[in-house]
Order: sequence, then structure tokens, then C-alpha cells
Amino acid sequence: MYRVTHQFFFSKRSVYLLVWEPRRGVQQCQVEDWLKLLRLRVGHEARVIIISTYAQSGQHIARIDKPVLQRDFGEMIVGFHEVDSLVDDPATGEKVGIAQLKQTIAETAQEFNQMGVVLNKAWRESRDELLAIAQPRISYTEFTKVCSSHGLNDIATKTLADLMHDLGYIVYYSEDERLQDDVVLQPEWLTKAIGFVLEDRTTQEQDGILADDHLEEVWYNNPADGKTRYPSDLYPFFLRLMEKYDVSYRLEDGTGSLVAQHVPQVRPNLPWLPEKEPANNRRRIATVCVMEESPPGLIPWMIIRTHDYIYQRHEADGKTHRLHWQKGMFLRNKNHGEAMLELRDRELHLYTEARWPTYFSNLLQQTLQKLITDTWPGLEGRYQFTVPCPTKQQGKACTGRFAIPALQRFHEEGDETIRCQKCLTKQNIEQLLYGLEIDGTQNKLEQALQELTKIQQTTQEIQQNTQETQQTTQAIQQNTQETQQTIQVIQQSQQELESRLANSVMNIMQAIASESKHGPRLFTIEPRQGNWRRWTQKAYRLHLWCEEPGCEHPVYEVGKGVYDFKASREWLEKLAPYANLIAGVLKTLTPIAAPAANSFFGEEFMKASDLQYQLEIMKELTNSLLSKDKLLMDEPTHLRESSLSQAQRSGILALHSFLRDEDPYHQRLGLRRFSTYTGDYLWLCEKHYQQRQSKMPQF
Ligand SMILES: Nc1nc2c(ncn2[C@@H]2O[C@H](COP(=O)(O)OP(=O)(O)OP(=O)(O)O)[C@@H](O)[C@H]2O)c(=O)[nH]1
Ligand SMILES: [Zn+2]
Ligand SMILES: [Zn+2]
Repeated sequence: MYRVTHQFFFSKRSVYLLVWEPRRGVQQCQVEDWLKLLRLRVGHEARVIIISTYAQSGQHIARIDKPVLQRDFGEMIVGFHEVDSLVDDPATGEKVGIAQLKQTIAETAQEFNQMGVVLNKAWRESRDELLAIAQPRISYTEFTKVCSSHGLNDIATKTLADLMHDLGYIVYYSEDERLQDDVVLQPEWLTKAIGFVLEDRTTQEQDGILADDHLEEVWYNNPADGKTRYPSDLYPFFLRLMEKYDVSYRLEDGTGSLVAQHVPQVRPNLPWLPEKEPANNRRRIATVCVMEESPPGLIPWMIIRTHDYIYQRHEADGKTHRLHWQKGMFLRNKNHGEAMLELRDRELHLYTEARWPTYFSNLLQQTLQKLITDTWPGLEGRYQFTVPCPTKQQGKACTGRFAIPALQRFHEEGDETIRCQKCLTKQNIEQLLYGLEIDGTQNKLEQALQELTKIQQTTQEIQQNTQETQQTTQAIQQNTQETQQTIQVIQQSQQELESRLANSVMNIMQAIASESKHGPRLFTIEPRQGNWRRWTQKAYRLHLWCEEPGCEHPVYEVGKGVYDFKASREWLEKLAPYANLIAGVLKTLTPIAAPAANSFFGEEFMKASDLQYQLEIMKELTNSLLSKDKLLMDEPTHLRESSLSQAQRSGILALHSFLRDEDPYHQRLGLRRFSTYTGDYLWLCEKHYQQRQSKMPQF
């Protein structure tokens, strides 16, 4: 019954028992499908024991092709067992096959236990007492009480809770501030509740909308198993967990959830289709993710993770339609364009269309990549991003695919064309790679910074053009068609510029991604009084920035995000390479982010011109601190996860250790860490942070 539910709950360090019945056969019992699902979700380290029942009382021989399964799944299969749960085995005193099975389970589990932690007495006693509690859920306070009665302190208690969660005894998310007050002692009680939602007819009939006022129906009045009832005080917690598991997302108005498993079968009418040419001032990028097997639930999962961009259409029937269906979704990301994603067999097609679609395309590719890494480790190395062959024959698109990393390599080595193995026509490599990173080896940060310089120039040109046009319009006292066209062109270049900027900033921020786990990345620094050149002063002010993309701004809350302090020249020299990088980024960014921030806060608090001036000075300072010989010696770090140079990395580490010393509990930061679906962290101000939280109902 709960087959869909099973997609969601897997734990790594577990022994899986796959039970099938000879009367129905291997095929019908879907033995191979389950193995595949386990491999996808858990990865190759999953351990499975395959068991057939009715070993003696049944009429059927357990026919199963062991060598083939072992060839296909290798190490994953621990062994094959036959049991009969109704026939006694005098030799062991148990039912037939059970004693041997127990032995195998114990041996397999030992593999895991050796990697685990040995619990001392106090921990074991706490665990046993907790697991003996008859309630399915308790508060974390109650959990703590039990632990402290056995002498565990706060840290030990949290460690025990995390460990018990990892081992599958309980469900508890210590890192999630919206979930950390509740401990689920009976995980099946929870999975069952989520199962009810996944089996709910009404939600299906409503195209996936699960209204909050329908929740009692699902969880209390008419539970799917007819007996397990869940009282309404649990619902906000359940709804948050469903978000956590990517089962549903909250509707913007806070009146319900969208359960992605229940979106309609049929594809709705879309604003455009990839088979047709894009509108003339827009471009389209096509990529195809080719997978060896298509993981169950891929599209619903992707719908959840892209829901910020879901395209909504208000139709004549008064209803709002969300453009997603069982095989795909249609998205829009403000001025950055639109996208259509569709699963066709084992290929996920991704089309983005915009003035400059690269940014949105990158964003979606990264979201998909992160989803796959998070959810289907078993797909690692078994999928590939490709460019579809653009040839059309009798209106049909060629099914040839070009792997992107290979194209990048060929391009670097000087090849200009490549032949398609399907339609045999020659394709220009640069054109195939249009909108994608052409050069795969170049340092991403370098590339992004170069792009940033270009953007800065273009911003100035556009501003100038706008001014000129305004002047001309005023001069001739009329709004001719020509000036209108000019204005349109300017607007379009402005849009393109914004997408380019967003993309560069994203790449730069990602170059600092691993450091961002421990603290914010954006800041300004200035001398308290006077100017930079007087080193005797040593008093500085550091101001942290919110990292909301497209709306970056200095922390605004009173008493937060600002640190006045004294520093030595050595410390500043350490900070300088990183501060210089950030000053450059912020200088390009503020003219575009300032209007967005001002309209978000409804005030003119971000005076772009003042900030520009301040950033200019920050850049000058850091330049003066960067001694030439030091710069020349500066090598890129060899740490793979960071593309910052050694000196830049030391700079941000100095910043973070300063913040840790000044403000160990991050109380004055004015920023909170938010993890994104592209696998990055963003440090957001309270307002932007709250804006990204979903609205939960009160019961
Ligand atoms: N003789 C015999 N009977 C068995 C064996 N395994 C299961 N049965 C019987 O088959 C019936 C169904 O067994 P369950 O364990 O409930 O099967 P299930 O697949 O879990 O069923 P669901 O609850 O519908 O998922 C019960 O009456 C069991 O006693 C076996 O190895 N030998
Ligand atoms: Zn082709
Ligand atoms: Zn903010």
C-alpha cells in the first residue's frame, strides 16, 4: 500500500530484508525493482538479504536467478535465504530458516556496528528508558529530562539524539530550528501519517492541493487504515516534516500544501514549447540530463525544489493553475527567464528561455545536480549533462546527444566541429556550447571576476544611454516611436545585465561556498574617523551584508551587524586580499541591488552613491595594503572545494575568527544561515530570512 511512502525513508546504516513469495514469483514481487530503488537511494553500500517465504508449506519452488542478481547488484546482496514462518525446525527450535537468517542479520549488522560508537552505560540506560516510553512523540525538553536523570549534559544529550536518529531509532532534527523541539520515538507512526497523505484521494482530485481544512479528514476522521488517529496539534509539525522530506511545499497564501506526488497526469497548456522557435528577442538553451535509470519520484522531487519559481496562471474559471504535471514543470524566475523541464524516458530535458538564459539554466542544473546527490547516491557516475543535437528531420528533433565535459575538452584542444552519431551532420562546438561554460578548466572565480568587470562597464554605458535618451525625449518634447524603441532596447540590455550579474555573483559566492558554512561573506570596512592613510588610528567599523541574491544590502536592524573595533596593521593586511575581492564585487552589485533593497524595505536606506564612494575607499585601502611581492607569490589554494587564492582564504578566515571572538553566539550578526537547493548557504537578514519561511497554520 505504501509504496510511494517508501521512496522517502531510507537510512544508510541498515540491513534491508527483501521478502518475496514463491507463489507470486520474483517478477511479481518486484524483487529487482526494490533492489534498484535501494541502490539508487542508499547507494552501493546498501546491504540486502533476499528471503523467500513458504519454504516448506508452499507448493512452489523458490526460483530466483542468483548469479544474475549478484552480477547486477554485487556486494549489495548479502545472501539468499528461505524461511517458513509456520513450520517448526526441530534442529534449531525456531521456525524453518529463521535461526540462520538471524545469524546472517547479526553478522551483517556487525559490519555497521564496527563503524559506530560504543555507548557507555549512562547513554545505554537513557536510550532504553526513552525507547520504553509508550508515546509516539515527546518534546525535546522531556527527552533532555530523561537524559539528565542519567547524568548526561546538554552536549551529550544532543549527541545521543543525533546518534539515535542516524541509527533509525527516532526521528529528530537538531539542526533545524523549526523541528528541533519534537522527538518522534516511533518512526513508523510518522511514516504512516505521511503515507495517509500520499494515499489521499481528495488531494489527488485537487491536483495535489492539500488544503489545511482537509487535514483532519486525512489524519483524524477518516484515516487510511481506519484506526490510527492523529490529533490536530501535531499538524504543523507534520507539515514541516513533509517539507523537510520534499513531500510537499506550502502554498504562498498559507492555506494549504502542494503534494507533488499528486500533480495532474496531463501536461497543461504551456506559454511555449521547445518544439517551436523562441520569440525573436529571446534565446533558448537546451540541455538534457541522460540517466542510466530514471529514479522514482524524480519529477515530484524536482517540483518541490523549484517551487519558488513555479509558474501560476489565473484562468477564466477563476482558478489558479500551477504549471506542473507528473512528467514535468514550467517555471519563471522574474526577469531571468522561463524554463520547461520534462522527463522523457531516462532523459530529463531542460529548456531555458530569456534574453540571457545562462543564469537560470545554471541555477536549475545545479538544483538538479544537488537533488541527485542528496537523494540518489546510487546514480553517481551514471548520469550526464548533455547538449541535444539541434538537427531537425521532418520536423522531428534528432536524438543525438553531446556530453558537455567532452565538448569542453574538444573545444580546448582546438576542434571546431563534431559529427553527430545519429544524424551524421557536422555541428559547430562553440554553438553547441552556447550559453554554457565554454572553457571547463579555467578557474571559475577568475572567469566570474572578468565578467564582473565587463558588467561594470556596461552598467555605466546603460546609465549614460538612459540619461541621453531622457534628455533627447525632453528636448524634442515628444515620445516618438524611435525613442520608445530605444527605451525598449535599454530595458532589454538592463535585463540581460541583471542576469549576467546574478550569474557572476552566484559563481563568486560559490567559490566561497565552503567558507560560508561558518560565517557571512559580504561586508564593508571603514576607518572610524579620518582616512585610511593614518595608521595610528587603528579604530575601524565593520558592517555585515545580507546575501539575498539581487537584493544584497548592509544589515539594517538596529544594533546588529555593525562592529566597532581596534585592529593591528597585521590583521588588516591579512584581511585585505579578501576585502579587496568583496569590495570589487559590491561595487558592481550595488547600483543594481540598491533599488531592489530600497523597494523591499520601503525606504531609501541604501543610497547607492554613498555606498559607491565608501566601496571605492575600501578598495583603495585594500589595494594599498596589498604589497606587490605578496600578490605575485599568491598561489591558488590546492583545496579542491575552494577556488579562492591562499591569501583570500586567509582573509575570510580572519574575518570569521574575528566574528567568533566578538560575537561567539552570533547574537549581534543580524544574519541567519539559510541553506539553498543549489547546495549553498546564504546569510540572510531577519526580513529576508522570514520571507523564505513557509506559512504554517494554527490549530
Ligand atoms: N505457511 C506459511 N505461511 C506464511 C509464511 N509467510 C507468511 N505466511 C502467512 O501469510 C499471511 C500473510 O503474511 P503477512 O506477513 O501479513 O504478509 P505481508 O506481505 O506482510 O502482508 P501485508 O500486510 O498485506 O503487506 C499470514 O497469514 C502469514 O501467516 C510462510 O513462510 N509460511
Ligand atoms: Zn544529430
Ligand atoms: Zn536582507
